[in-house]
Amino acid sequence: MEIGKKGRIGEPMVLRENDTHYRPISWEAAFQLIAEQLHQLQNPDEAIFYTSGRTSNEAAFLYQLFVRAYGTNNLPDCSNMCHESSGVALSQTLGIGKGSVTLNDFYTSELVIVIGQNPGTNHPRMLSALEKCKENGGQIITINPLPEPGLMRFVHPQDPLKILKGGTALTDLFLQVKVNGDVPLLKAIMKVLDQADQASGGQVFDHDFIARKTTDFEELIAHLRKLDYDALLQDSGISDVLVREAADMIHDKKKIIVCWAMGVTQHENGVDNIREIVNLLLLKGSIGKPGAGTCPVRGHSNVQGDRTMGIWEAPPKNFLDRLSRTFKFQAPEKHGYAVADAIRAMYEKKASVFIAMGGNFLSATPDTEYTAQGLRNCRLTVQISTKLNRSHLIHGKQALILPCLGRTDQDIQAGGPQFVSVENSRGVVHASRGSIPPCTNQLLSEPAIVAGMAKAVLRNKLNLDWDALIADYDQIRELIAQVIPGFDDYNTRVRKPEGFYLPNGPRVGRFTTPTGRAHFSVNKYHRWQLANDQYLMITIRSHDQFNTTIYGLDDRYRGIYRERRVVLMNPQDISAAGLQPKQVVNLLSTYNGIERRANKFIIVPFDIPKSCIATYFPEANVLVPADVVAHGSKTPISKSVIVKIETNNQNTLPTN
Ligand SMILES: Nc1nc2c(c(=O)[nH]1)N[C@H]1C(S)=C(S)[C@@H](COP(=O)(O)OP(=O)(O)OC[C@H]3O[C@@H](n4cnc5c(=O)[nH]c(N)nc54)[C@H](O)[C@@H]3O)O[C@H]1N2
Ligand SMILES: Nc1nc2c(c(=O)[nH]1)N[C@H]1C(S)=C(S)[C@@H](COP(=O)(O)OP(=O)(O)OC[C@H]3O[C@@H](n4cnc5c(=O)[nH]c(N)nc54)[C@H](O)[C@@H]3O)O[C@H]1N2
Ligand SMILES: [Mo]
Repeated sequence: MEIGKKGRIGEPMVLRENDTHYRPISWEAAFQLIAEQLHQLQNPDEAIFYTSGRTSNEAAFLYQLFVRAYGTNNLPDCSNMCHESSGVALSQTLGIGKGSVTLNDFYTSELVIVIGQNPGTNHPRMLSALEKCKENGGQIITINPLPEPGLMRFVHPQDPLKILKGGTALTDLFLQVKVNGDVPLLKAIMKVLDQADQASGGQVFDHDFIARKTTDFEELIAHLRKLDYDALLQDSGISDVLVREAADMIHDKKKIIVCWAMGVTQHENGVDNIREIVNLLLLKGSIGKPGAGTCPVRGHSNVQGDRTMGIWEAPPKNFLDRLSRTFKFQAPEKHGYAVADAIRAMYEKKASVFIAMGGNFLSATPDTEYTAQGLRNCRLTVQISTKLNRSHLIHGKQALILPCLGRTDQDIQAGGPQFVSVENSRGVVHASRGSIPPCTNQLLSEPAIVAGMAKAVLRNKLNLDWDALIADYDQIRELIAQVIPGFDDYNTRVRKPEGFYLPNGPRVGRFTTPTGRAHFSVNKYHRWQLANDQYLMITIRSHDQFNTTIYGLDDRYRGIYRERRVVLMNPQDISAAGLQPKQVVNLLSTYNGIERRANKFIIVPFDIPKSCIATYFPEANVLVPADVVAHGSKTPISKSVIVKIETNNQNTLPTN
């Protein structure tokens, strides 16, 4: 928090081998150092190029082009830790790894299910859409282990009348699911709906849609009918009465939206969670028509655009083919490292140059101590950043900090003022223009930094006039339009104030899977067998943070002040374990025989299901194993870490 508050970084800095401090370096010398180190590697796969999700389309496109021309697909990104499970599940079942709804759909939806998401803190603008949905007669079901106050009740900040009334009750039905109890819960709801469908002669499911547009319906139904309903209730932690109430609310609705975020993606079964959400929507014919669909609510402002631009360690072959054809080189086909693989590769010294386009790799990734060792093993670590963070302090033998313009900064190049573009959660591409004069005249834009690295490293390899591309970003957009479908006429359409929509098959009921149909799926679920002294821990965001940037120590919606090293715990669990509120405890996780500890957390009694506890990200990341990840998406299991609580006599009680 302290270094984050030091303000912006004003000039490029280098930390030489065995030196004690970072010192200024010229841009030219910095790019030469990067080129020297990259040229020394035996194989381009020994370098890793991370991206956080704020990078513009223009910078991201040039960056992946540079990295692939250098010779690797080692392009892990924050998506690997975020919505990868959504992308994988949606691609498999619907044919595109993106959500299908537009903002308008919220206004006409009959039912919105918000699962594993805390929009009050993390997506406040979405609350206005939910409020409008309710004003138009829609209902809201919330599925979450925590009764997040911002979602239960919404006070519009600009509406004094509503503030006086105490806001709008948003949630109509709250299902306080156990941590990772979503698969059994969704299965229980679908089981009840299936019974109602049979009893009503097929009035509940959209059988016409199912017959015309989907496959594997029979398999799903056969699977649901075999499941033991009571076991599903027990594993979800939701009573029969509430499951039936949820099913009743879904029963006669035709326009349903499901929104979700990290509460469902960051589990070993993260991909299953989302396929189960798709099952429910497909049964109701609720994808591909107004007021209905899938809505994975994204994190960083351009995390989706970065993927569209090719920031992906596992790029599809047709993308690589188009890239190779357009730029007349052979793009590497071997898939690269995702975040979890990248950490291991550095730890095992299989990679020794690490370059980060934004983000805070050290603090955002799981297994902080292990990741730290990996970064320290590198010969060179490079951070392209706006502000200082811990990744600048835990570094390779040599390290660079390259300061870049942020999205709010004016970007003036040889060809005049430039703007960049980004893609939002709903697939709209629009322009983004900074207006604030940069804090020093030494900052470069992200595209200019990529061009600087590319010129030094690739020399003439791609035969591109990098300076001309940086002088006028329209020229970068011309290249994007040549490679990426949906970007025709990019420079004209991006100048419209509302931007433009990218093509999205499922939105219009066209499923772009190999069969041309949407796929139901049969998903196993994990029956948690926790010992008496084990808890399932979620790591969540407070109100005063943006990921690893901590603005303050308060989490006001949850009523927690001046402290972040807290563990939220069920009051009955506290007394059953012989603990006290406010007691200071240590947390221990053990995976594959390795013990990980996080010391000195204060117990806070909280309305959370038994056997579940909550801590804040990134303080608890030391406990998250790097080598246990979601099947199919490799996402770290940041929302289901098994931990034990240890007491330690040396820990003293805080005074307030
Ligand atoms: N102010 C602010 N805004 C942000 C961010 C920020 O840090 N600060 N981060 C941005 C980013 S990158 C992202 S990805 C998003 C994250 O947005 P969210 O996903 O809302 O963020 P988390 O705090 O991780 O919250 C996860 C929610 O899921 C619930 N949950 C946890 N486990 C489970 C479970 O097993 N089942 C269910 N049903 N629910 C569960 C938690 O109680 C919590 O309400 O926000 C983005 N916006
Ligand atoms: N335990 C646990 N771990 C998690 C999560 C969790 O819920 N629990 N959530 C995961 C998720 S969803 C995500 S998305 C990741 C986030 O992982 P990251 O994206 O790596 O982390 P951030 O904290 O968002 O990165 C902040 C840093 O980015 C830099 N920055 C900010 N703006 C810009 C810019 O415009 N350009 C450049 N170049 N740099 C910029 C600043 O230097 C700032 O310090 O963390 C993941 N880690
Ligand atoms: Mo995220």
